[in-house]
Amino acid sequence: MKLFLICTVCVSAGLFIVSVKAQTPGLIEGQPVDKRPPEKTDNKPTFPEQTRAPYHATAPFQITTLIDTLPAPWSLAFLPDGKILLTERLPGSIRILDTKGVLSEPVAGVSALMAPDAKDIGVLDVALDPHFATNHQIFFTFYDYINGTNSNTWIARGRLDEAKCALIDAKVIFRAQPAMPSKRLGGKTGGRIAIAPDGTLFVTTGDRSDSPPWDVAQRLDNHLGKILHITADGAAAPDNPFLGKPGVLPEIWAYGVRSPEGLAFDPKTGRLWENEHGPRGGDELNIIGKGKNYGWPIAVHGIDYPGKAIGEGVVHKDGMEDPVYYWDPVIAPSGLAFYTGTLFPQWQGSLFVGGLGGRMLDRLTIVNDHVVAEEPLLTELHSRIRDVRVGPDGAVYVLTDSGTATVSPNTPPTSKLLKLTPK
Ligand SMILES: [Ca+2]
Repeated sequence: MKLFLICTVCVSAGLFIVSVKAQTPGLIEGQPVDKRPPEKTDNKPTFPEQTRAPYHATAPFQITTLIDTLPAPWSLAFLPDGKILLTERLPGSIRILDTKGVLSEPVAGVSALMAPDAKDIGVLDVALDPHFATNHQIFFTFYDYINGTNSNTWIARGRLDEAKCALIDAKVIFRAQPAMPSKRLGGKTGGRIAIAPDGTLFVTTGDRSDSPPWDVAQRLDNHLGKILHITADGAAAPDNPFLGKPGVLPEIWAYGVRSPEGLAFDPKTGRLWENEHGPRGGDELNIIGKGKNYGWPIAVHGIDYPGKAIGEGVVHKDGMEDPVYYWDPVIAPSGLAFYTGTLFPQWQGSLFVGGLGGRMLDRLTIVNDHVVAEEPLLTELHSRIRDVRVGPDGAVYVLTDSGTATVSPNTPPTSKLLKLTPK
């Protein structure tokens, strides 16, 4: 077990640069990353590449810390001028990080979207309109309280005025229904956005359910546990699968998901990929198809967190989609990004998955829609990874999330934005 780690300090910019050899200590080339027994003792893959892909080490890289004082960041987006939009789940805001590493005040106009009786707003994902260069429009997801206690995931848009650090004409374009009471306002919210080439939005929603029966994800009369597909105005997209069906909400594109926090198009195939927090032993990676059912809580890898079987305890059911890949034990996946740059030729075809509970950035090698290799990165940081994105410069950007518990006057926020470049 060797850890190759060199620390240097870049004095001029006040940034820490850590050089890391890409080989992760304790892992053996060609062997599965996780050798612990499955949580569900009879948990078996339905095809050979569905779990425990062989470890494969690739490119050495270095890490630059761009900022290390974020409270609870959730997502980021790259502006054409090199600045970066950062969202904060707590306290809910959008800020702009400039190229010198200076973080702006919260963008004005975001908190104005809060319901009158809400005390907090939690901002989740942010995405630029494909025509941002001319219309300056951004989309973002958030939650707040409706009627004091109920919440769900809402989608808003507005025009970003960078000079004024303000959002102009901000408005909510879609409210997922129903708003649910929850002990944990920020739990199982979904909220990840992927914008299709035609400008329509795909958005994830979690099932918001703390305990069984979890039946909402299989019912089509609500937006919980779904992949939604809407226009830039918040209407159901015109090619949605259930339009005009009585009792079915027209914004639904796919259903039967649990707590999806990653969504990204594969630029090579155009297919939409999703990851989700599953039950104990059942985190999933899925390819999302029109009108498809992803099984929660009927066909499930893993068991309930207290240890019981879920439903009939089956991992496959006809008419439901099997995950492309599952993690058992779980990594608590968040953020999803295909590598599209040229800085790392070895990472072409890779899919990056943030691991919150797994405290690593998982790099998966994808061939013909299957996971053929796995490489956990950044394990030496022991940080929860909330989001991962590939920048226009080909670098990989990673948001750590030290969690809400650290946000207090006595405990300064320590979440980071990291930039990975070749060594
Ligand atoms: Ca599933």
